[in-house]
Amino acid sequence: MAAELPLARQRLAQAGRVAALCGAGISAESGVPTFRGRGGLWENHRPEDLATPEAFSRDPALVWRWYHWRRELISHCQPNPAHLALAELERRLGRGFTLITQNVDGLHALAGSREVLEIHGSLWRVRCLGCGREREERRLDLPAPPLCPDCGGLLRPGVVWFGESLDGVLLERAWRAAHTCEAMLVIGTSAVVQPAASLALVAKQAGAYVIEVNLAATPQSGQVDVSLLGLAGDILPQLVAPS
Ligand code: BJW
Ligand code: ZN
Repeated sequence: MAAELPLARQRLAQAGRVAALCGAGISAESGVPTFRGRGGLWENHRPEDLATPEAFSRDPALVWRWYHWRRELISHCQPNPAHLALAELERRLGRGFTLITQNVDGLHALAGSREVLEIHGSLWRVRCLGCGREREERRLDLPAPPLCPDCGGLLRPGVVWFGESLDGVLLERAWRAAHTCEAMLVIGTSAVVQPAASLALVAKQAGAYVIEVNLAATPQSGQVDVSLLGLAGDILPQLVAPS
């Protein structure tokens, strides 16, 4: 156990309002690839070729094939102890807990988390470029690209690409949670994508005790209160365990 872990656990236990900000690293132990680093999605693909509105306009079939591959892969993945620990925190703190995730994989809900702010959207939603309707879509046998059953328009994945704005209502709720929490957990994110990354600093500047959990140091490690290095699936259950 990291030497700092008992103090971090105590500070978390004392906090009545807690926010968690998650990134791809929390799902890595479930078998979901992260974006950056060794084995990450960007190792073989350039983000601008797949995760921008321009890429989708250029070649929707190519972009959809990549999303179909990820949906299929993730459909076999299960939540890990880190997701379960966050669901337990929500049960304990109720509305005093806010889960903000950059992840699009849906594993928090599978772990039992009820209120999840999916600020980068979801792989399991689609939006029509014709009529604008957005809905859940879990079928894995969709064509590339799929078309809207209502208007025949082109469907796109319900995620937020580079250069696109995040949903204003979700972002406002995330910002408010960051600004008002007494402790924030920042788990498995490289902390380089804005505006998500700045939420940890909003919390810190507003006086929260900020606990980072990551395999490696990030650009924010020097600014948080404690940086716990290791697997989220090992550390989260220890942090959340009742003392
Ligand atoms: C473990 C572990 C284990 C591994 N245990 N840990 C200000 C300055 C500069 C640029 C900008 C700015 N404001 C906006 C921008 C532009 C851009 C941006 O941030 N660019 C930077 C990269 C330079 N942001 C945007 O475009 C955003 N829109 C926006 O701001 O609109 C207004 C605006 C537009 C244009 C200009 C200015 C303003 C939208 C961002 C959307 C991000 N979308 C993606 C794809 C989602 C869809 C999909 O999945 O296909 O979201 S990109 C990708 O990165 C994905 C992730 O959610 C996001 C963050 O990645 P994350 O989660 O941190 O994963 P990794 O892989 O980076 O890191 C994993 C971490 O886990 C690592 O640290 C590991 O060590 C760790 N780890 N295993 C613990 N077991
Ligand atoms: Zn439509």
